[in-house]
Amino acid sequence: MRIDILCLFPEMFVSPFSHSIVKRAEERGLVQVVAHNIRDYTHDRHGTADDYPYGGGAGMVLKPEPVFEAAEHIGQLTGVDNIPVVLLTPQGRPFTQRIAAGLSEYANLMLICGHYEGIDERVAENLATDEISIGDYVLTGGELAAMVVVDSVVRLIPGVLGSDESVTDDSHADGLLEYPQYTRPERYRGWDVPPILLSGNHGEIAAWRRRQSLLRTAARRPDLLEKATLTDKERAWISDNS
Ligand code: 6GU
Repeated sequence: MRIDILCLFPEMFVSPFSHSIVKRAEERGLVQVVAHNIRDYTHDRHGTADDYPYGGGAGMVLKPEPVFEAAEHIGQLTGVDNIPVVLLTPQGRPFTQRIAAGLSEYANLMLICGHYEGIDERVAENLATDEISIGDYVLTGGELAAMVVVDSVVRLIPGVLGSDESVTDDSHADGLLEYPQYTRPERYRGWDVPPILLSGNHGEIAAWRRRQSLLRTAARRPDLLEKATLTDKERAWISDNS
């Protein structure tokens, strides 16, 4: 997969993608992440990427021309169109594991990071194919949101994670939160690992983990539980135990 990011601060992406799983995926040739500076596609001496909002009001708005021209230039370089072009904006639809999984199936992906008070609406209407927000809070720019999207998408590309880093048990993979995890030592400062995990009984361990997953989701994220696929028995069991 090739991911092109259009933004005002491409340097911000250097460190996050120089470590761990994204780095390993790049080294293995499974993904290529390229950050481009929108300012390189401005035409005036000062590299003006933003301007005052029509109608007045506070802040500056990212101009449409450099964003369209950057996207078109990069589209020509990569020789592909009909790829997802995702605008990162607090006005977007909430990002989820399901959206990450959908994006991970494409060979190419383009991410556009807004900045200042916003981005000219014609970018959202005529260039972006999707608008995504990573949560109900305000960031100073879309770069951090783009990093979140890249990280979550890259780890889902087949071959990126080893078999011992399976994604199927992840929190949210099945719409539920993950069960609690423990490692050695068996007793730490008097706190014991749940004995069932030491029993070697794989059936009972799986059942315990499923129950923990259900209880935890019921307690912390009842909104997720409504949408998750549970058996009638599991739903009854949750009502009895929470
Ligand atoms: Cl995608 N951008 C900005 N600027 N703020 C955000 C966001 C995106 N998602 C949540 N807050």
